[in-house]
Amino acid sequence: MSGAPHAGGALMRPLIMGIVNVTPDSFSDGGLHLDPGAAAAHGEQLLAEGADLLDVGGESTRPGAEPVAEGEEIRRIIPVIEALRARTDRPISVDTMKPGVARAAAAAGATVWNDVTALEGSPRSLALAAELGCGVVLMHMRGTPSTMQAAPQYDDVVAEVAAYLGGRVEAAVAAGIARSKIWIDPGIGFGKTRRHNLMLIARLDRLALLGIPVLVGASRKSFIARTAGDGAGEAGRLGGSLAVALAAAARGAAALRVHDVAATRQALAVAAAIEEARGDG
Ligand code: HH2
Repeated sequence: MSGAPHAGGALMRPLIMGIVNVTPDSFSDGGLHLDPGAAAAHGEQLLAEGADLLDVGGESTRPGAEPVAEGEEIRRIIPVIEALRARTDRPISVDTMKPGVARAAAAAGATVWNDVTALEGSPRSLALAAELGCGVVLMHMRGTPSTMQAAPQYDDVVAEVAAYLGGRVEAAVAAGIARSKIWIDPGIGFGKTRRHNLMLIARLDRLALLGIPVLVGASRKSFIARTAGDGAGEAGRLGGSLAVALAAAARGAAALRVHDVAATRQALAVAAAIEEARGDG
């Protein structure tokens, strides 16, 4: 998480965070990689496809998901983080709301804490992140995963999400977390209607104005199928996911959390080459 948020090249492209779920019920690949060996193999595949970092999670945060006990979450993810750590130097983040899980993940080799509660999940979270010295992803969510999609309302969703994230950045810095270690995330699908999600992506440049790298996680989420009106299941949402990736990249996203690493890389590379060619013509 330290250093430049963008990978090289004349035009900056967002980093690609590959998703490794070790859960029975995640958004799109729940149950596929509950076996640690299969999950680690999946992570290796994403690295081979060009993932810049991997996000390992053991608790689904999909709307209506049931909480997972800390011991079970640790049991799911630690062997996977250890196996991946042994095979790559690229950063590994842990997707968790629990300080106990974050601590165990850091001991196993994770260097980034991706927290959908923006380190509000426990009164101990901020201090622990400062103590670990890890990178942090502070994500906006309204409500909890079990309640968040019950008629979310905002007066101005972009301004409210920006204000919240700005406040959490200051709270993190005040707790001793280096500003250079912080990313922010609008939390696509977390307490937002389809329209809220679209507005946040359309005006991502306003979040980028906070001067903190912005991560976007929209891959295969249900608003894509609702927007296209095709009722596609998770695995059938690649086209829409790539559309979001390109829109987010054009508006200054520093990183994209995705399931389909190879396709996202290809889309970003071609879009960047087209932009570069403008200068030649
Ligand atoms: N979305 C999910 C989980 N973690 N973290 C960040 N920073 N941003 C996100 O948008 C985000 C996230 C989605 O939940 P899950 O049920 O775990 O599905 P999947 O990991 O397959 O996307």
